[in-house]
Amino acid sequence: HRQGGQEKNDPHRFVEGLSFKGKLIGVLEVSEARGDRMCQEALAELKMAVRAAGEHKQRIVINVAMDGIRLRDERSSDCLYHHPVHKISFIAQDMTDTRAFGYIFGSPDAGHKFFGIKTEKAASQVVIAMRDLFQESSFGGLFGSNGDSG
Ligand code: I3P
Repeated sequence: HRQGGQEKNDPHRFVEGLSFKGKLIGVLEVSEARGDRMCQEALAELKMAVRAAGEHKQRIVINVAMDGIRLRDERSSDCLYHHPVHKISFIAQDMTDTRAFGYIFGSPDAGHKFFGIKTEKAASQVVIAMRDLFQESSFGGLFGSNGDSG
């Protein structure tokens, strides 16, 4: 299957980075650096909190670039978060929602936080972009079971 938009073999595409529209579902402290089940639970919890609050999620642009992931406010372009690649320890696609995913950022000292994101298009586009970026930055091994243990 094809995942739209990106030129897979352009080695320069992460210099300026790839941008995706989305919304910030929320941020949650988590106990571990990795774990798919923990991420699924975090997403569910954050979505419930949004529903309970009855507020609109903040519209953001997700920029996936060599020096890390930036979450910017869509309207003001203010950078809300900048997450260097080497401190991102896990990425999970929402198993119940093709337009949601999340990742874990942090360190053993500072602790770990889960960032839940809703995407305008398929979340897999962002997840694949992040995976490609990490592989090219030699931070592979982020994806538990992709059938390739190389
Ligand atoms: C909206 C609907 C949208 C959702 C939006 C909700 O509710 O669920 O799908 O956008 O979230 O308000 P309603 O149908 O009652 O208008 P996403 O799919 O992007 O989450 P938002 O208000 O947080 O933007």
